Amino acid sequence: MSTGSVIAIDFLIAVLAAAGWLGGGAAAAARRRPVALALAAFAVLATVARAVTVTMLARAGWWFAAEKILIAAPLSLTAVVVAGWRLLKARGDIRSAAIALLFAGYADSSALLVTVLHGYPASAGAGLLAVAGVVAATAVSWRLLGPRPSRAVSRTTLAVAVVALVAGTGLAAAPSAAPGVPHQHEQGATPSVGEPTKQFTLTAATATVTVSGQRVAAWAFDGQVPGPELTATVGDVLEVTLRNKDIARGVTLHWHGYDVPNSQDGVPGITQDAVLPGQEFVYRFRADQAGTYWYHTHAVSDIGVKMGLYGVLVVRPAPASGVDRVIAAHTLSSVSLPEPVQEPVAAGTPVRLRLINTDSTTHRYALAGTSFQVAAIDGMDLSQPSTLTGTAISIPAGGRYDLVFTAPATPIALSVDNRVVYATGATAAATSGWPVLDPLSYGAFAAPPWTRYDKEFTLVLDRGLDLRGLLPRYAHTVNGAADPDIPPQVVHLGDTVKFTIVNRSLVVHPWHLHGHHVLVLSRNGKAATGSPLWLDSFDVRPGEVWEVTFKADNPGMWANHCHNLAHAEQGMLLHLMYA
Ligand SMILES: [Cu+2]
Repeated sequence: MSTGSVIAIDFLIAVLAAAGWLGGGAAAAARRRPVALALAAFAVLATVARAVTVTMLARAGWWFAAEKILIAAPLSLTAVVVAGWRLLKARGDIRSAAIALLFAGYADSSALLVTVLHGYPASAGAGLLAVAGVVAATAVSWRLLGPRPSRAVSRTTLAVAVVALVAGTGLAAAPSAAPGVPHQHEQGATPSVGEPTKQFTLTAATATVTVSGQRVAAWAFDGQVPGPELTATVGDVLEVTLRNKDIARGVTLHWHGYDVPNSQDGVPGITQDAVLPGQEFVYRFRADQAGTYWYHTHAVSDIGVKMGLYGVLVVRPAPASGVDRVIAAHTLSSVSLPEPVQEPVAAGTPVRLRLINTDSTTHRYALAGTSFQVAAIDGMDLSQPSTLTGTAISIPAGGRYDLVFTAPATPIALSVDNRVVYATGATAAATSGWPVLDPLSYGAFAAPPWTRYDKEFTLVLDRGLDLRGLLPRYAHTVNGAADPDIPPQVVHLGDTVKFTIVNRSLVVHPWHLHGHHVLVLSRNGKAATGSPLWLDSFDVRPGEVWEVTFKADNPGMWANHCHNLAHAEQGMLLHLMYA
């Protein structure tokens, strides 16, 4: 069973245990003895089952189990002991056990809240707040249901609750060890890369576009979604002038996966100010790396990209030969792009299909009617890719796969999530049952270029209540904090850096470091065995642990974030900075 499934099952069991105790308490209060006993027995069974799931999580990694072992386990054990003891003493009068059963329910519920609202890392503050909650809720129940507690018991209860609350709040609100990032602005310094050989102008504006016969309100570059396809040949110097006509919240251009100099990276608040209506910004960089890339706004990016402010950047080693097509999947106002294209291709023609996922969630691609190779992922050529048939491809948010094949005499069809988007004729092939390619074991292996790391960072991805902003929010967190309060990762030029990325949440997080490709070392403790995989976007699924490495060779301050852009806007963004 995958760790992601265990996380979900453990959560479900924890809910059932808490519900069993609370239900048992209510039944006992109503003098429904058989119901109360049955629910209490159920809660005990659920608690035993949790011992198994929590042990499994701890074996998968301490990150998955920390607060469950340090906070939930003591609370659950206390719950079983207290409720069990009162039930044994209750005999004829089940109502006398009601408060103990409710106490057990509060203990399990507050432990659950620690997981849901606080997560990783476990902290003394969270533990004390949980205890305060249990004591307070029990005291209220006691007043409402019980025989009036003695004055000494009342006072002790009040004192414990207040001390736990004050201490817990103080610890929880204490500033983190490292301060947030000072957002510097390094704009204006266009690097000296020579005279431009390719010039483009992109004008961002609100527009109404027609997609699949529907009129849709969009934000568009040059009135089209996707924006114009920018193509170049290796060695070109690109100069792209971005103008904003009327996008009130501002626009920038980020060259996704293209490792440009920091000042050209297009992240508002870090490398430049957002370009406001009436303003313009000129990007200039040398196209050194061939491959399939894309560009998109990084200003209010979750809305901007979704609304249509994106396009394709393709850098070819030489002018295209054969058939060379870009297929960028996107969802615009619930309409799936691209619109299907059918073109005849003569048998024997070399074909390259450049697949891009510009959405915030994973898409599944399948090429039917031919065998093929995955020539490149995220713009980087793979080493000795083998020939595939009947194999689907899963592309994370922001990722790109280049598929190559020689056109057969019979039609081929490429589908995205079972919708045909490109075909050379009419075909019918069932592809939904195909297995999905695992890129970690595809192509020819080569040992990583270094095995010693100057800097190592662990990023634990989770959710949690963020109280540091103006309004409380349920943030997507990294190591228990949300942007802008996540301490930056500081490296020196030339460092070899290793990231361990752990997803203990219930949703996929497509990870994206700006300015660098990272080499995949392992996933879930299993080393990569295929072609060296230099990625800029990779899905870290629930329960997964990825180890990746890169060389710190591109100075500046870089965004390092989840490319589910809504998650990034809700806190899952930090910075890599060079000392
Ligand atoms: Cu995410």
